[in-house]
Amino acid sequence: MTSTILITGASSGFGEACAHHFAATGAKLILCARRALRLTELANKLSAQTDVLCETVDVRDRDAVFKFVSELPTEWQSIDVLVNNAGLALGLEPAQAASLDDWDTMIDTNIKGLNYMTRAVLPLMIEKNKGHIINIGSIAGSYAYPGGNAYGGTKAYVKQFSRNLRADLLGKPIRVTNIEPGLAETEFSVVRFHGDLEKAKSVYSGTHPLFADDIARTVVWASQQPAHVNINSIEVMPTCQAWGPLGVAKETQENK
Ligand code: NDP
Ligand code: 8X3
Repeated sequence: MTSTILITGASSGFGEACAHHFAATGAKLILCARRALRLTELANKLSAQTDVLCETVDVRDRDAVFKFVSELPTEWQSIDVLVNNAGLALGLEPAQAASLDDWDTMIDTNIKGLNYMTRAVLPLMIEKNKGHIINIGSIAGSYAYPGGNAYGGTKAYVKQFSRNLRADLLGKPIRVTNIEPGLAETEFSVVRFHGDLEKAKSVYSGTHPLFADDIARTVVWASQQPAHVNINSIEVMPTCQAWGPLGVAKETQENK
């Protein structure tokens, strides 16, 4: 039977790549994001390959998320995989200088939006006795870096929420996976730096980062494991990235 995949944040980056990779498996796609034009263009491209339903949804809008899921046509309600991918980082300032509005937006999107979508879709999965929730966390949820502050906090939430979700689902054939990418070139840094293309480009210059396709392949792989196998988490970094030593502040004449 044809699988049905719901992808949030499908208008660019990992979400868009997941749409292409799942379409290649023959799955039906439900795509959502805020930018309607991007979604329509993607749906037009993919419609030669598979059935696509797309909807403009802001995951921060709780009522809109529940309306979207509850109004899915019957033939689209049997969701096999939910990819909770919509998310963003805003800013890289130290906590004392960071924008509280940026922090709120990250919390509203990466935590609350993911909660709303999960809570809206999960009853459908339970009713059908099948499903797989694949959350897109980040290495920032495990490893601290300067300026990661609230963004890393939201992804630490995704990590622990994913585990707790699986604990709630013990005994049910519904799987939960947290995929935690490292440095990946998408529109992520353009968004993080509020549209500053040069600054965004400099993040990746001289590196060979992950690309959206690398993560999409990982997502599809996790979804294709035998039904009794739950991939709890996958951490993926490019080979140009690795851990460094912990920072140590040394006393100088100036900071004594
Ligand atoms: P992109 O900026 O390319 O994609 C982000 C997607 O999220 C877009 O489709 C955007 O669509 C959507 N989105 C953002 N806010 C909302 C919202 N309120 N409602 C609905 N959709 C929304 O970045 P990535 O593909 O890189 O990011 C995808 C996920 O991967 C994020 O959760 C990010 O935190 C995570 N990640 C990214 C890494 C990276 O280095 N690139 C590494 C680790 C994790 P639209 O604007 O149209 O709404
Ligand atoms: C994105 C990876 O290291 O820029 O989640 O936070 S990082």
